[in-house]
Amino acid sequence: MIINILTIFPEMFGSVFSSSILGRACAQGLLDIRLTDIRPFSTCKHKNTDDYPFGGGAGMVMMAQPILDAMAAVSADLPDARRIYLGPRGRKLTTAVARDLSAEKSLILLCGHYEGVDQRALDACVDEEISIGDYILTGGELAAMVLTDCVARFIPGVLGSADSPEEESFSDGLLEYPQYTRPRDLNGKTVPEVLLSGDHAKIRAWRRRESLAATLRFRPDLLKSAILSVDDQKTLKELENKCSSES
Ligand code: 4H7
Repeated sequence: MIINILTIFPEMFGSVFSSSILGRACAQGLLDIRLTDIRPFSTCKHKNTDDYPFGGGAGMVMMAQPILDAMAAVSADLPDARRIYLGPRGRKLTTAVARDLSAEKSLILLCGHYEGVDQRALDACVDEEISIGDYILTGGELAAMVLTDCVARFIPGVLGSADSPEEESFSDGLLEYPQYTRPRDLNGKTVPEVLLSGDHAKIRAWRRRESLAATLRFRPDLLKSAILSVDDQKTLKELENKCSSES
């Protein structure tokens, strides 16, 4: 998948995209991340990309011209790409949105900074706005990194072949069970015995129960839309009873 990111701060992205799983995905050619600096597209004498807002007020607004020209140049290469603006007014990024975006051949991500982008540029060259959550950032760059990371996990081969993005938190609507590694005894704190038993059916059942317990405790709202078997529902009832008898 090709992801082309339009930004006035391309230097922000280096270590995020060259490290760990995203770095490996890029090295393997599963992910082709291109950074387009908007500034060289400015036709201003000093390559300015922002200007004062009409109507007054604090801060600066990104000018339409450099963005429209940068978008035209990038779109010429990727005519079928979905063009996404990262901003707080957008549709919320969820697992389902990320899975859907991962089916695209290419994406173009526009990062706004300062007070945002001249509305006319957005009207002309953006297909949709996506928000990574209900909070404010100083720019869209971190949001673009979050979206890229979240989408990349759904590209076949990006996670090791043994890992599936569908087995993790939120894909069946539940939180994850706790994990342990060596040593078995950490200053008297031991690993749950069942994980050392080698009994895979028992381990699976324990992990499922822990997922249900964590979700019930920390995010009970998720249970309304979680995918639950009859066994799961039985376990939940048990956990709920235990919980209410303790309190
Ligand atoms: C686009 C439009 C994304 C980008 C407006 C970006 C939160 C998110 C930004 C803004 C972002 C998110 C303009 C909003 C200045 C804040 C004070 C950059 N914030 N800004 N305002 N949730 N900020 O995805």
